[in-house]
Amino acid sequence: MSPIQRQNRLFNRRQLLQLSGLSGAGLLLSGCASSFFDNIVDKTFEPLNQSLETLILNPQKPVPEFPASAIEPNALLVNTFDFTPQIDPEKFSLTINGEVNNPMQLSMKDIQKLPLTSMTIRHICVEGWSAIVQWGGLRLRDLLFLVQPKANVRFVYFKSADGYYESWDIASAMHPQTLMAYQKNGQPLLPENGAPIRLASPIKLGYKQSKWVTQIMLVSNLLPTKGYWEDQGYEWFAGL
Ligand SMILES: Nc1nc2c(c(=O)[nH]1)N[C@H]1C(S)=C(S)[C@@H](COP(=O)(O)O)O[C@H]1N2
Ligand SMILES: [Mo]
Repeated sequence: MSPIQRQNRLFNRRQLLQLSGLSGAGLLLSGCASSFFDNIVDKTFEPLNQSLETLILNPQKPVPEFPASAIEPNALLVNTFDFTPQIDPEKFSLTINGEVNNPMQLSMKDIQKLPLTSMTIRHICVEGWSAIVQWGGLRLRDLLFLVQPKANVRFVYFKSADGYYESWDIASAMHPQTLMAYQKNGQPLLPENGAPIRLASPIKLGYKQSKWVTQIMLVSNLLPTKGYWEDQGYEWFAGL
């Protein structure tokens, strides 16, 4: 690689660590954490397309959050179209693939090494109820940095263990308050709420927030199937 090509890379190893909030101290938290991230960040990073670069360098404005005292512990109704998958968190892995330079399979242990963010937001279900909930998890944008989307990526698909599926625009997926959550109201997520890991975001209606996510797939174009409810007539963007 020529020096110019090197300069044109959007991230070097240090910048990537900074952007994804992985400080040197964070990497030393557990013995295998450093080798896990070394494997990821030593790969070659290619320039991203302009819109992705803009989203990375200028994160969108955060939605105001609620104080923890506003949490409504019993207001989040379980809303599941079919059944609650029972997933062994020890055997679980999250696949992130599609049009990316570094496809990955992460265990819950890997996921919990990434920076934990917590937010108290309002969950709004299209069926006419809402709940103020605190979610804890990692920013989806941090995961996307690690897999390095290819230049043409514009959409993200989420596949769930109950057969549910969803698709999001890349800007909403890169929003700093779009989390892959594994905690609810300060406790580990319960199976009925999507354990071991689900989407949580204050910028989309409840049905965009897939529970039991097993696969995150980056694509340049939407497929004929867009989402479980969308394919039955519900709005695709479903922004708040
Ligand atoms: N996999 C999966 N995710 C899902 C659903 C579902 O049926 N299956 N329901 C959606 C709907 S309509 C809402 S309102 C929220 C409800 O989340 P909760 O059951 O944790 O309250 O999950 C969303 N995510
Ligand atoms: Mo919903």
